[in-house]
Amino acid sequence: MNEIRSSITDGFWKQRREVNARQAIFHQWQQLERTGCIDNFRILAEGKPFARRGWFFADSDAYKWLEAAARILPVYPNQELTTLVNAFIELIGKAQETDGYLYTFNQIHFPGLRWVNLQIEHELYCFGHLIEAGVTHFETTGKENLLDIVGKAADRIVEDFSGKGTGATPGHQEVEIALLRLYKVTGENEYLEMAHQFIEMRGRDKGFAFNILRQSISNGRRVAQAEAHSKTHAAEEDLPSLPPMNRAEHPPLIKVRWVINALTGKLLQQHKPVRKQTVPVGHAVRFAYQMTAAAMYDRLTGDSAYESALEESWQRMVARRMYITGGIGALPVIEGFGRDFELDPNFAYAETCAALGSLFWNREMAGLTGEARFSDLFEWQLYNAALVGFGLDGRTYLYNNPLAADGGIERRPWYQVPCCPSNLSRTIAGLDADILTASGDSIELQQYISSWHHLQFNQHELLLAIESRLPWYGDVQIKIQPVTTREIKLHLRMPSWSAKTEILLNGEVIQTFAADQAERFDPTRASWFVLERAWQQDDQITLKFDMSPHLLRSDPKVRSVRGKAALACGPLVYCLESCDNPDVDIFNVVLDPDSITSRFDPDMLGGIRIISGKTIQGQPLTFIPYFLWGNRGISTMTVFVKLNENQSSK
Ligand code: FUB
Ligand code: ZN
Repeated sequence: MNEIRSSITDGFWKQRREVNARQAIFHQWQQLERTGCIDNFRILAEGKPFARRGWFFADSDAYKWLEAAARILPVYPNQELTTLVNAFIELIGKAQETDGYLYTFNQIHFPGLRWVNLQIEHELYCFGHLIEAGVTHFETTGKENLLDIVGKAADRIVEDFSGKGTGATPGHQEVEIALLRLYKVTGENEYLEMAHQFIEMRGRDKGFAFNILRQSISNGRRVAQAEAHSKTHAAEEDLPSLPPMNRAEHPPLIKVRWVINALTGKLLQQHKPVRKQTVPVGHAVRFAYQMTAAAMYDRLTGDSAYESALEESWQRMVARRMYITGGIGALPVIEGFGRDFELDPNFAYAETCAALGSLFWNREMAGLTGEARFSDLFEWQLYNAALVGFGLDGRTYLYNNPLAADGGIERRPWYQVPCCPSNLSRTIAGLDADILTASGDSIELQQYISSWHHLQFNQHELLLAIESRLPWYGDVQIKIQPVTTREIKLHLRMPSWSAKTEILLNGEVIQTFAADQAERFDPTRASWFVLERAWQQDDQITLKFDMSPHLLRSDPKVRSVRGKAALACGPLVYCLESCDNPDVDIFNVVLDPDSITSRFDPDMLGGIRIISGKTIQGQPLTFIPYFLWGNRGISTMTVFVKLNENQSSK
């Protein structure tokens, strides 16, 4: 029996998981209720005389909420949340049609119509998040009530789509991940084959440009009909005006580029077969979900169908199409990738969900390849590109994450398209499963998060505790209590952001890693340090990572930030926020790089490590972690600062 039981016991991530469990999950339910998302299910289940509200794919936000709640409850039991979850599952069951179909937009506005405008209307995307909620609920509770509902939904898909061709693929990848997860818990081969068909049929529709045009026009008409239908049903109260999506600056001709992206198929990754997609293009969340599914498929089947696409697109993204924060999807409107090195800090879209999608992808790549670089990127994106979307209070969120904001961006309680909040919550709630992996005679420590683990695998059994003071201090203790005494290889990830790492075993230095590069974070440089021994009771490993503040100089190919640098310390990227630097114009300071120091400030933002510096004129500067910006009211912010000409070339 292979089983790893993990729990996050202390520190940085315990704090955030508590905010997630005690604030965010309830706040999100209130918002789903306030905006009518849950009522849409009541209209179907209880015949509630109400107009459907929200986007045609609004069901998905409620399903991600349900998945997050299912992950939270075993760790943070709560009667109120349990009641909400059980009532919502019952509601879903009643709203679902007897043949398994469930998509409130069609059921309310166009009863009997199904699978219309697949590239636009997100039916399969919604089915995917429903299925994932059911799989997670089963995995965390052992209950099968929601699993039965999602099994019927999956069977509906299999019956309606098996054997269909290139036109029958989802416009937004997600259902492929869900079907592969459902296959893993049920062993039902038809789900594996269905997922594979959706992946394989993508990018082969010769008439795609015509089809996407036709579907866009049809969707426009249907949405207008739906809105008219809603108004005729005289909603009891006007829908409160939802905050507009944050809009960063837009690059020139972005709308023209969006049309071209859509017609060529790149926007939806329909431009060529997945196995040939070696360059990240189009909508970033869709891309990340697609590559997650492709990696899952190869991992589950031992196939290498997508190996070159996975490897080459990962390398291209990291080297040329990813922000220094790990954010991906530079362009607004397209909500996706631009050209190589088109990484302007001002219009950076870098949607929170895109970072989350990249976490899911890197999690699968780590499992598929066993290489440290994927967990290195996972860690960097988790702290900087994903967590930035989650406000300290768990009740405000960022949707797009620019690296420079001049006052137009603020954290908001909800959005017209609220895809990020519940996506964040389900990911934060599931972090305990991302810390270590085990197979054969090896254990891989993927993430240095304070936690406790009971591992039983391949005749090995042992307890392992991690005490990590990251991200504020660089020391990690790993304590081992073996139950069986057979030799185990313990793989310790050497993070690329640490220029010098010391490893001690029971107090003795056994290895020192000194990186040979001035710059730090580059996941391709991450490595494993393997310790193989028959572990003894109370064996203790100490890791000491380098926490010196340092520059991350921009790539000279990124014109918009040429000659500038960001600052980093440990796994965190830092920024200047106006509220900490009232006496300077943060967009025009020139940093004296020899002036930077860091210290822990217990009174700031709940206790953080800040970086202090000076301008070349001697004015003081305070840098805070980028993920924490925007938590203190309207402000301006910049990740990049200018360097002296003669210093920027160093
Ligand atoms: O289309 C569904 C989700 O809404 C996408 O993943 C996000 O980018 C947002 O547009
Ligand atoms: Zn989102």
